[in-house]
Amino acid sequence: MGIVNVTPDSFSDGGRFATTDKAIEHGQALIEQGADILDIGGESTRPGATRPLVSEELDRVVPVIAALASGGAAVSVDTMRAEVAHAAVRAGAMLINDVSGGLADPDILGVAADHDVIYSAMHWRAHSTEMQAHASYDEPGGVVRAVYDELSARLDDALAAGVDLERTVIDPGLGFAKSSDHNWELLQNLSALTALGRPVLVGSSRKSFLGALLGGPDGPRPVGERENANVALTTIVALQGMWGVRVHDVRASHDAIRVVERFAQGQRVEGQR
Ligand code: PMM
Repeated sequence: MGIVNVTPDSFSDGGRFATTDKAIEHGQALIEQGADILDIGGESTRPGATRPLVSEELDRVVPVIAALASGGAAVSVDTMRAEVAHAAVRAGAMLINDVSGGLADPDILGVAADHDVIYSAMHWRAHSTEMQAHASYDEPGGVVRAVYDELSARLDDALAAGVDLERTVIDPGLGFAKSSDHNWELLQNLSALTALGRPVLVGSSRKSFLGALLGGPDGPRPVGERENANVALTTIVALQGMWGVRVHDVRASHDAIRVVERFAQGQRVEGQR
């Protein structure tokens, strides 16, 4: 899944693809690099970000989705708002990527239920201005158990709203109300989440826990210099058999996935001997 942030303030690519034309061009480039889905977002969720108006979010994403979907791309909308999800689906989006899993605007579940789309529910506890205050997982089983239980509750809500669970995807929400250690623990235990019976999507690209890992005395590794590490994570995620990775640099992660696929073929042959 290739990321197209149509936002002036995204933490990793803020402003670069903020105009409609640039965003469309970027989406087309990501398809050429091998993206299966383009994830179009008009709200930055970086820690501390303030929310755009609904009208701003609509103006950012709808024309980009319409252009890319009519060009034949599979398009996802990254939104927490029912109104934006609805407009996006009408413009051709086939997946609603709701980072709040239905908590921010429960009406979004009705939009997913009423249309032939995939609904992706991410683990989330609060909006960006306050989410890091919710990064505590003191219950037995820690962050993995809590994310499992809370995603399970989100799927229950989706089902109650009429969403076909066969068309849902789940996401542990790396960096959302999580410390670096929480993110690593989740990455080490992705298979525990597959027990929910749904495909798992993972978004680690350029996030601050990679900056912290690779940083030195001068501070974290800058956002633009975290890609090699992210390819390593794509490899780790793909080796665990996950459904998808949400990334900025599609070519690099696509190459890693091809390596993992080829490697897995070899393993099956070995196993048959
Ligand atoms: N991360 C961000 C935005 N949307 N969606 C899903 N499903 N999973 C994520 O981890 C996720 C997301 C924040 O990252 P960005 O600002 O680089 O887009």
